[in-house]
Amino acid sequence: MSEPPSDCLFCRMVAGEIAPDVVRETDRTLAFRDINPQAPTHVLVVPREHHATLGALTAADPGLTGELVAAAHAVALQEGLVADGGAEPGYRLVANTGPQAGQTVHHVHLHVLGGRGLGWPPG
Ligand code: D5M
Repeated sequence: MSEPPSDCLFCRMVAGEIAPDVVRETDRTLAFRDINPQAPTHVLVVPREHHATLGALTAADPGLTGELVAAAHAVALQEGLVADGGAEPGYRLVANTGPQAGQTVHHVHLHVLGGRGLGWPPG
């Protein structure tokens, strides 16, 4: 685990200093609604441990990267974005990484987006 900056927003949520709108949690991950939703479902999934980016997380603990993706899929199931058989509504996972991709919070997180048609390519 890299040393978290003292002002890391998502570390403060994990520590309970700020109360996010939690939708799911495990011993190593936390999922909560994005404050500025870009789709009817917009949930952020973070590891409780601080890692700045997906690359840093994967280098340090690839198993936790797997847990993060599994947690994101569980959120999609919980939010009704994955149907059993028939037409699946679908969802998108996004990991903005670095300034050109628009990463603004430097604690790795997966965006789970769904509930509407999602255009491609993204902006
Ligand atoms: O995404 C960072 C995301 O974090 C962005 O979509 C807004 C969200 N955010 C910022 N502050 C909060 C709080 N307080 N609660 C919930 N969500 C929040 P990035 O990929 O780094 O651009």
